[in-house]
Amino acid sequence: MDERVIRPSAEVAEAIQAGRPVVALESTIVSHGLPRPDNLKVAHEIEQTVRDAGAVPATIGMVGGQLVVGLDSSQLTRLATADGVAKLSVRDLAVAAAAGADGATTVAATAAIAARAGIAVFATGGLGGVHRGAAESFDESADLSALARTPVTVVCAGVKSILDVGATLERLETLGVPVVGYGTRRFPGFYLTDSGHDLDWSVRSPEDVARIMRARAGHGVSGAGLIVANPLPTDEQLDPQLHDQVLADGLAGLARDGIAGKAVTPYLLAHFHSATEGRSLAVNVRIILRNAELAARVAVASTRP
Ligand code: PSU
Ligand code: MN
Repeated sequence: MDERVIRPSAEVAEAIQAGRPVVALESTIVSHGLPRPDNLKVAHEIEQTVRDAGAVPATIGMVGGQLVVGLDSSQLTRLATADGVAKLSVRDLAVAAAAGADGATTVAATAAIAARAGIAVFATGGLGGVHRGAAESFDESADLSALARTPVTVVCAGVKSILDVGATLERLETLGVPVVGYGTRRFPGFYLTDSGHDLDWSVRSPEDVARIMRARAGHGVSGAGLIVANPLPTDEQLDPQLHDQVLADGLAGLARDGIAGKAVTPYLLAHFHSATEGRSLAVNVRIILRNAELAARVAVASTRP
């Protein structure tokens, strides 16, 4: 790893070196997934949650063309508030670096950089996946193919409910990415507790997840990640009826406003946040904080000798 272009903060570098628990965090959720000005406050809350659970947070992003693993407060502020912060998937990283750009990293890019830096656990809200209508648009998030080749454990609340969840689970099977439910055999639905899809496996504790990570490393037969799907309790989910109505309106808006490609996910999330008058935002924040806490506990369990 060339530290001139991919640089861990001093705190993160020391923690990795010493084998202490570290949790990678993405920046796209901050720059493109949450509305301003709440996004910066939430970014700090996510990091604090990781610390409170005994791990070091490493929020990843690109500042002036340099990839930073463990953004400091001023870098985080810059990515949360500046205009023109790019949304960077894996394929964009070198191009953006050469251009000296500022960019926020998606799940795909964050996972890849975390693995490269030696961080085994990562927390996000909801993964990207196969979009509705993908049979025509071919729109499938690079999060899926990145997790197929990146040995990182990702704690999430399933995939975003704006997606074709069944098709996404099929693709994850094909790509060889294991999915385990945390305390459930049902795949969570991001804003909703239950997506309506069954899972083959579930775990009950951070130690269970750590055992899977050790077995995978011991086998050495798969370079794929591990998805730990952590559902919201039912009393914290978005009202399912409101969810379905707002989603239908949002999907209709895509065609009306000519939205395609990487703009689709931010558009739909912003639509939810305005159409539910902030209720989906509160739910999204709860999702991220719960996942950050669980990821930190997994990092602690997996670094215990
Ligand atoms: N989870 C959230 N909010 C987000 C995202 C995840 O709660 O904004 C971001 C992640 O960075 C993920 C991206 O990688 O959405 C997916 O975008 P796309 O569908 O364009 O691949
Ligand atoms: Mn896409």
